[in-house]
Amino acid sequence: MSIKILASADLHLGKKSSAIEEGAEQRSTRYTWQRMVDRAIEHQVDALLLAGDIVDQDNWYFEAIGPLQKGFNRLEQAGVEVFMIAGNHDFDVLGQIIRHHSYEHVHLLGADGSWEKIVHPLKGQDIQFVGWSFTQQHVQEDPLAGFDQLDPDPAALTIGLLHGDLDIPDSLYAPLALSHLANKSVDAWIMGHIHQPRSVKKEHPLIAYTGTPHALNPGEPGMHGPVLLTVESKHNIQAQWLPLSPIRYEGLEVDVSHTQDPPAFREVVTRGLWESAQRLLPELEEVTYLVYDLQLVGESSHLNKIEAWMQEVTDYRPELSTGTEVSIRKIVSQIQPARADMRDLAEESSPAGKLAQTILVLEQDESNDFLDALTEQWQQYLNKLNYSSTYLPLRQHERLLKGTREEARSIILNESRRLLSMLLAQQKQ
Ligand SMILES: [Mn+2]
Repeated sequence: MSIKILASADLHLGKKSSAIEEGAEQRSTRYTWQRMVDRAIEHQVDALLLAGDIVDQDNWYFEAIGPLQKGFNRLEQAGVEVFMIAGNHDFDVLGQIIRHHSYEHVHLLGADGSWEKIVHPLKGQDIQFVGWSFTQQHVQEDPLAGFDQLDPDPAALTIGLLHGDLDIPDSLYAPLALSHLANKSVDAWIMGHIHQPRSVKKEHPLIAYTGTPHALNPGEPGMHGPVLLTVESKHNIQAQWLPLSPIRYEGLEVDVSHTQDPPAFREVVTRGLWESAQRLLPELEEVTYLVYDLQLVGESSHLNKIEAWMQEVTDYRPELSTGTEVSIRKIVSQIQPARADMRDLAEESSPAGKLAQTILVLEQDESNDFLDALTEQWQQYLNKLNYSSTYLPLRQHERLLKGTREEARSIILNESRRLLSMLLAQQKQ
């Protein structure tokens, strides 16, 4: 019979999701913790793994301790072992919470900052759990450097827990190298710290960032939930995400070209939103709030009215067949002036006319004196910036623009479009 394990990380107990109505219990990460415990019991898992940053930070101690203890007690009754490590947010509190109650079924691995292994039988098979915990907020050395002292049994089925940054050598949060992770005698690495779920490696050894099980803000879009591991053997471990987060944030681009009046505009935007939500439906069973950030694109002759049309659309709050409430948090317009308007505008000597001329010249891959001077000026400014000491760290990482003519033209084109749209949106008719 296969071993089942539920794994998660970065729950940040004590925190609440943004852009959700004040009183909703689903805002709180405590809600997702309770549901993870429910799932662990329903799926009759053998163990629950928590790969760090379970509690947000020190001042949330009292908010986190009650729910955490209640969950641990329920897991104990259901016979579910808990293996966890501390991350950069809970390096001190997690240990405190455990020490207050000496739970026999809850194991904090590597609490002294060195690697620890615990061999524990699940469904009659000895599983070797290995892990390392943060003991301070910042760790600049690769924790794997100390791994070999652990001397794990290479024949045992081994599951590793680790919190840190993969392939970011100058990270302050335990920089890790994929090549090192992959050549330890570990069959599955359950990783914490990165909030987006990420399957790093599917073939042996399995490496996965579970991601936060509870989306906290629009910077954490897409599906979130714990991972259900099905363990058959050392070389056969499957990972499946359970979309458990009650909140889901999404970004969506809608082309509103050819919408000539408010009803047509509303129709295009609401249909885009509805169709997107329908595509996500298979993953929305547990989602109470689906929150969109919309980006409007395309071209329009009504830039001066679109601001008002956008305002009206934000009231659209459909409910899906899953009971999910859809809402719009924010709409950003990147709509461009219509082609025909641009050619008329380019005849004018106004600032809008000058911008329209520049855009047309750039789009046709041509140039004029004004544009040549602008390009040169941009290159000079960039050169100055590139050699200013403020941006020295960026230079070391080669993240600076090179300052080619093509770069200059592409940036001037984007800026001209943006400025012209803003200018036209401000004009009253
Ligand atoms: Mn972290």
